Amino acid sequence: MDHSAVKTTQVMGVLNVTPDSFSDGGLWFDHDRAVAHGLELMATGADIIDVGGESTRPGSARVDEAEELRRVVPVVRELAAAGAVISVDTMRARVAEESLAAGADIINDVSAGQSDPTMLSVAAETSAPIVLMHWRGYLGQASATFHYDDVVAEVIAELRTRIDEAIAVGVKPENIIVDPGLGFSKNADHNWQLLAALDEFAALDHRLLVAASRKRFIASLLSPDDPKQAEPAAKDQATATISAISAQAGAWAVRVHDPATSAIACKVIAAVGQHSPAAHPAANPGSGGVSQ
Ligand code: PMM
Repeated sequence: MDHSAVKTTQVMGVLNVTPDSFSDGGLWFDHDRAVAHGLELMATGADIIDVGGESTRPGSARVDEAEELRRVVPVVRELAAAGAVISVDTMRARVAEESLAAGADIINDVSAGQSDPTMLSVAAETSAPIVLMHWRGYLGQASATFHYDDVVAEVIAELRTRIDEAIAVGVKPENIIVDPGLGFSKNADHNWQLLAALDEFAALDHRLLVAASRKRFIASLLSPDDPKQAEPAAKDQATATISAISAQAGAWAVRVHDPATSAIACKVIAAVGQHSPAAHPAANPGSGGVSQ
């Protein structure tokens, strides 16, 4: 990471307009409540709102395209009009295209272009940044955990393939955002190993997104006997700690349900980065006064 250009890691707030998402399914399913929650996410520290209309929760059935459009596009339009920067969490090119036309800025495809053969060309033609997330089970095996001999090396190799495919259809390297896909076809040990190796993902030389928020492996750490009993505030505190680790590794953004706690974590890491000797090579340590 180049410490002379320390940037604050962006906070992406999750807005699931679904009846069945993993941690907040049903809460924001109604249009007005979804928009109100999007505004609340912005007010509490989100730089980007990630609007999704299809749950990827293990075992959930796919929604049809018309229903996904109905859920997502009006919410995107209203939040964009209110000044939000929006990513659209979808595996469908048409939902991405219509959301971009309604004011979205970024495509977030958890299948990294594998689910819809035209997704990567939409990203190329619109020049919209696109999140390419690692996931092996995007076609009907959402809950499957796969075998890895070396999860870090294999996830990086598979992401490199997705990156090459995107570049081959004309997506500019600077518009590619990579995401290790925590919890997607991975068990808790895999997720922790990936988090321990975030530097390697940052070294791929694309923007890095990390999305750990409230996932099962966090709940299992906090409440091993019964993950469902993990306290929501404790899960958000653990998520914010992961946001700090991600920011320290140079992540461009963290995707979270509670922006307030993660925004503080990212701010702290940015302040430390801005005051590091590498950011101020000419500074004379010890010349400053003492402050609180
Ligand atoms: N996780 C979920 C949904 N969308 N998008 C990206 N890029 N990365 C993720 O890890 C990711 C995602 C599932 O979590 P949720 O049900 O809490 O939204």
